[in-house]
Amino acid sequence: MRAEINGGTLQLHQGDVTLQEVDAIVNAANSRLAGGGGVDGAIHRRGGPTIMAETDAKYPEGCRTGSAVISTAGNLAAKFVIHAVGPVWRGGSRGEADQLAGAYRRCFELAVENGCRGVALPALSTGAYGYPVDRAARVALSTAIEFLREHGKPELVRFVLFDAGAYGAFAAALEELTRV
Ligand code: AR6
Repeated sequence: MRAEINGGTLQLHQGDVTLQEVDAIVNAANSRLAGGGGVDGAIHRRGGPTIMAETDAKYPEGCRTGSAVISTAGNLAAKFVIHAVGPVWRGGSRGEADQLAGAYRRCFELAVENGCRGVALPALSTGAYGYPVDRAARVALSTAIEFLREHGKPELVRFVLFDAGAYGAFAAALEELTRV
């Protein structure tokens, strides 16, 4: 599924974010940039040790929740990995939506600042961090749409959803948000 927004393409794809051949892929990181399971584990496994060596050297303080930092991508097909830190879900009244939107917004800013034409992103916070996927989909897509409306880039924003449930949630949200 796709939508054209102000010259940019917003695309939904079911698959593995680590395999995407785009300029930048986004990692679902933690604020210590310490590695872990899920997307983070897969990125460091496939990308090799240079990614962690670089983030340790450049970002010794880690990255705050609701933001992101960028590194090169080791053995991955992408040029860059953007390490984004989404919030842990605590019921929805602790600023989680703003933090999730902030993490995505920073990913788009870093992609544009580094000349990336295409960026592939997972559904941040919806695994170990427990964010309900329907709500996360609305936040993710409305942030992407707002950024594209304002900046007209990156040229390609591809959300890569791991399973059919997450894909369905993103597809429903995209239809709702782009309905005229
Ligand atoms: N490609 C695309 N999506 C994936 C992949 C993949 N290869 N693997 C998992 N998902 P998670 P979080 C989906 O747990 O919730 C780590 O330990 C998964 O089904 O990766 O932000 C970090 O170190 C889910 O929908 O990230 C942090 O400590 C979504 O990606 C913590 O987990 C996000 O799941 C971050 O938790």
